[in-house]
Amino acid sequence: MLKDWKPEDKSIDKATQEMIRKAEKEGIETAWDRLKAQLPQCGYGQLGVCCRICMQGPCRIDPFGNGPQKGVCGATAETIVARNLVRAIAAGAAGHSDHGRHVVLALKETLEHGTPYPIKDEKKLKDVAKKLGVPVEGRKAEEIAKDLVEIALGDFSKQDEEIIKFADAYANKKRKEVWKKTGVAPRNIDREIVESMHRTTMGVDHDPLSLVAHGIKTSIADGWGGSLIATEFQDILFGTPKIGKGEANLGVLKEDYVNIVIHGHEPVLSEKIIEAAQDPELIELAKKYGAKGINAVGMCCTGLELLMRHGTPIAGNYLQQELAIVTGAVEAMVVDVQCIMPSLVDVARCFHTKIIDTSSLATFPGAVHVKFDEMRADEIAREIVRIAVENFPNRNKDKVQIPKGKSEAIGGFSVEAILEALGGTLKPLEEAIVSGKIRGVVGIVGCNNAKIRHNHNHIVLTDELIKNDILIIGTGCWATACAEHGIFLPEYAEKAGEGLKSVCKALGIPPALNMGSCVDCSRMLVLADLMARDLGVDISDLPLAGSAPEAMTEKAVCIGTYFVASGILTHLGIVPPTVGSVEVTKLLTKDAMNIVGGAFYIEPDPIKAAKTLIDHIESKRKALGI
Ligand code: XCC
Ligand code: SF4
Repeated sequence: MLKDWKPEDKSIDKATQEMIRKAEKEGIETAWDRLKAQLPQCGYGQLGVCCRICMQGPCRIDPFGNGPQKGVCGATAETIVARNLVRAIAAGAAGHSDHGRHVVLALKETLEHGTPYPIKDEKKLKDVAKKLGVPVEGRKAEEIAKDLVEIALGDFSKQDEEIIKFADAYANKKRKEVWKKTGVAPRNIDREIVESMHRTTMGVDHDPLSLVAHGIKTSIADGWGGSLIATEFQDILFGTPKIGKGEANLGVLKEDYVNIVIHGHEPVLSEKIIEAAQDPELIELAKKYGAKGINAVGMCCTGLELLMRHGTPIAGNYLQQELAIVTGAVEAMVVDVQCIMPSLVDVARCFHTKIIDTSSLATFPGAVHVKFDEMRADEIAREIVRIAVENFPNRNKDKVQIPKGKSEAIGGFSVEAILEALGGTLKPLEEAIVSGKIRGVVGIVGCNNAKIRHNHNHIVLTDELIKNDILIIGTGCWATACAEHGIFLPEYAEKAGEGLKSVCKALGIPPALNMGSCVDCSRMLVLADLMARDLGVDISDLPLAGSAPEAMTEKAVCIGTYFVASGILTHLGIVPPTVGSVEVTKLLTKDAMNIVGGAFYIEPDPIKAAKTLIDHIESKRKALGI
């Protein structure tokens, strides 16, 4: 089937196609080549019925019923699939939540030893404090921050059975009651992740129901815990995003400039690099080497953090990371954690590009290691930018080809920015929903996946939904896809249905709103929760749905699960490795709806998916009597 896998079939984006062509011509291997080499992929793995948890394995269950139906220990397909799923959720929760911890620790360092990260947003600090019941009147920002740090770290370490403080403070009463009744209220972020590992180790929990329930609990610890903490503390330290302009796609790279691509997830690093890139001394140095200046751009979620807060251009999403280097114009790609292909080092070898790894927990063989340390953040950031600048003379001009493709994009839709745009309350949005001008809201999240034509599902699903008067909010690689395809422009409202179009025009906003990086999915939860409180209902009663049309990472599995746990029907555009168990599949796609008010819905075709999501939203409207 992939014999004639053309660049146009790999991505819908012209700039991406152009770079795929260049890579092919120059014999540079990319993700699509490696996927092709993997085919056919293992059927057992695709179904999730392979177990490697103990050394009696690997064991696999014959899905057709002819071969073995149990592993050596006696585990069935149901147990194996459920265990694999819970481990994926735990890994995803760990990624987001450890990131959240790092931000809290950065603030702690600031308070105790004075890092170069002062508190930038005192208003946000006070807002978060008030939510958590921390007194603010007459207190210094540092005192308030100290209490917040303690509460956040407590959510990672407390040993009682009570729900974590952040989830308790942010989720509405009705939702919390559902969690308490079902026994899925998380007690401690780290503990739920550890318990996921404990339950799924050899010979412990074998009941798909209790396993999945614990997976749900772990996901809530992420969405309403670790990710939420990451977002809130980042806003405190780096500022809450405001509506503003930016640019997206490979075309943001500049031929005459030193190009630095900042790739990964944690803004603790990227915030400092873009500062250093504006250092007059380093710009002078760049000019000495014949460049016009320094062009620092983002990639993946850390790029979205920068786009949201500073309007920094973003060079691409997950499947474009190798292609940025293929332009031949990148002096350095600076990486920290998550979604970074180890192949970058190999692609970089074909050019002068230096891959610089910076996180103490992520080392890339063949990269330059400049490990980050908050206390010396400014100095290290300058060192990194200097490495890039000094690499400029090594660029081979004959190998440079930067595609023209880029688009302008409005972003920065934090909950605070949305409220401000609406005049301080969600009322105008809620009224538009009640009146039916806007039928409902869909939150779209997540990745690219080499198995899915790059950006295709994101764009087709978004287009189809806005045509039907559904407002879209979203994060992650979806957001970059929309930014690249011009969807984040107010004029794109022309493509929306009449109702949504009129609301967008009145407010001057696009029909799809960029809410940030993947940890910022927590912003969507907060927004949904606010709406539920205003209307006196639970999130599960609202005309909402979620989707991860090109899901890839374990983090996306975790996000999808906490959407479901928050009472939201959540579409997946790729068949997850759980279908090898009838029971687990039924639990996730049907029973969950009766238990937590949300469920998964699997559909690779985005047009069909849109129809189901629209029907779901209409049924919710009917139940609400609107
Ligand atoms: Fe990674 Fe966050 Fe997925 Fe994109 S959307 S592939 S997780 S960069 Ni977060
Ligand atoms: Fe096989 Fe059971 Fe060991 Fe898994 S835990 S590898 S099913 S024996």
